[in-house]
Amino acid sequence: MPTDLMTEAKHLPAVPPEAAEAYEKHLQLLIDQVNDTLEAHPDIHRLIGYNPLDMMYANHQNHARFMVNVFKYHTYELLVTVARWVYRTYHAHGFEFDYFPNELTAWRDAVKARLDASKTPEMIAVYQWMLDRHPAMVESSQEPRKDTRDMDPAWQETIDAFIEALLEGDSQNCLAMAEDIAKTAKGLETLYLEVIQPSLYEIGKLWEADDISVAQEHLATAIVARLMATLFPHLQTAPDKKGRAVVTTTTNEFHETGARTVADLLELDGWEVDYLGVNTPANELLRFLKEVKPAILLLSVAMPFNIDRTSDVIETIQATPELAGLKIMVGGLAFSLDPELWQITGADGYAPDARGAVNQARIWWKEA
Ligand code: B12
Repeated sequence: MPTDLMTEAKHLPAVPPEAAEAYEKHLQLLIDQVNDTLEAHPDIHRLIGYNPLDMMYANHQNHARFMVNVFKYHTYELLVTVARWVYRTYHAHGFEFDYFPNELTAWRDAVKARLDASKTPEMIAVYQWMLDRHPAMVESSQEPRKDTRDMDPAWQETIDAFIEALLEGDSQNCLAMAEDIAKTAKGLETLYLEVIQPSLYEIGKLWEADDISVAQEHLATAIVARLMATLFPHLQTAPDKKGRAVVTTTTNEFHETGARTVADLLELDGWEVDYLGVNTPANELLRFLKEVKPAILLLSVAMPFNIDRTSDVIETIQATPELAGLKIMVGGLAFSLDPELWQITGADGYAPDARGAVNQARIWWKEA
């Protein structure tokens, strides 16, 4: 990526907190205006590659939620990374690059039209910068991408075979391969981290490049969920009992396998785990935590647009006297691009993968 985008992004003006709040408060109004503007564009169907309009609406919804995070936390480097991903992925799915300046103009104009003028200069400057840098963004989005996780070459062949079986929907073969690796707790950890995780990352890249359909990606994830449920209960947990841990995600976060991997490996290490699955409403999570009083809470975040929801939950928990002493760990793909990013959530700790999560939990257990 040309470094000037990142360097320039660092110098974008910080949006004052009350302006970021106004953007969030009027989010639906802004989204509606942007949807209306683009829908009325005479060439909109060509611009979005003759995809259903719903795909464009989903992009606007995600854009708005993401920009709330950018404006709140001034994460402009993350803005460049995600914008680059949006350009690359939507273009691979048929969107013309010309759609983006139209979209960004609509956002800039909606901010101008719908929000109090005293609150808008910094936000307009950010949108204007994105518009001005459109040609550089197109160029940057076409460069080879950096992998989020290196594959261990020793596992390459197994991963290739596993992905092939996943995409063919051959769950029996996937299960047979998985059973071979996961005969012990360490084997299960190896299966999860050296085979399943890189395989799903690769599936994500194939979806991103439009080489596989959403249905194939769902099929792969569903097979993984089934085999995790089959293998895990047969393994012995560590003898020392370590306390109670709650694992989940906040609302609107639907990526489950990472959280489930963390939950399974903690349980094997002797934690009594309450795995709540995904998309847990903040008030319900709070109620549950007050009831079960765990030693640690682990929150998984894959989508950068869910970081603010996670930090809001953490803030509420930390302001609840009955939950004093509860240690909170965050992790997930949203934090993998920048090792410092997790700190804006206010959590007590972070780990880049499930192995790291177990190690950090052990440290807290020993300290307690
Ligand atoms: C499967 C999948 C889905 C499924 C999830 C179904 C399910 N039941 O889980 C569905 C279809 C719902 C989905 C939806 C979307 N997805 Co999706 N999805 C994926 C995919 C292919 C696999 C995710 C996965 O399971 N990974 C494997 C796990 C094991 O890895 P992990 O989550 O990173 O977890 C590890 C670590 O991060 C860490 N960790 C995780 N949680 C925690 C928590 C703690 C406390 C700690 C310490 C550590 C930790 O430990 C884990 C194990 O080592 C990824 C590709 C990818 N790179 O992951 C895309 C991906 C994450 N999705 C993506 C996108 C864009 C979306 C959508 C916006 C698509 C859309 N247009 O609607 C929506 C958003 C939905 C939402 N609001 O949450 C993008 C995100 C890109 C970006 N810029 O951030 C990705 C990267 C695909 C891609 N290559 O472009 N998705």
